Amino acid sequence: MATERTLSIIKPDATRRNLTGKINARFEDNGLRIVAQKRVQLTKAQAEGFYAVHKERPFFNDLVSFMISGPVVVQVLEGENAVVKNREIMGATNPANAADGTIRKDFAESIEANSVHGSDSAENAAIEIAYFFAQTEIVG
Ligand code: RTP
Ligand code: MG
Repeated sequence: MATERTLSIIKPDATRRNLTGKINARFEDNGLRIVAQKRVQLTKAQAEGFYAVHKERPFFNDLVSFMISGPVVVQVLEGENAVVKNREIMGATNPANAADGTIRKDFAESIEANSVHGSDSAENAAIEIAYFFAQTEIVG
């Protein structure tokens, strides 16, 4: 398996509780390298665009409101099998179903305020990385 990149977001529930460093340690301790990172306040339009795939879902409006309720940290993670590895480190969407030792099990507040986002495929990772970062901002 070749080196891969994935898009990660530390969500507002986690930045609010000052958990950025603890979450980044989970990535680094599991062999993922943070090759780009910035703390931003998303606009409503940016959050709606990012989650456009979910726009028909009943939770869409609440999700967008949550994602703009405070700063997020957007980041590119790099490593072997990074997309799948990051989703293992994150745990299940609903923290009630997340495995022990995962970020969502240890830190998430609810199915919505679940502390992190991670791309779900290599194809989507490329799209999501380009949504937030210029190539020159990613330093491997
Ligand atoms: P993500 O995209 O954030 O990495 O999470 P995911 O793949 O595990 O979950 P997904 O199905 O893509 O949903 C995106 C985000 O929407 C919120 N959500 N709320 N209220 C609900 O039933 C509900 N379901 C999903 C979560 O913040 C989820 O991460
Ligand atoms: Mg998803």
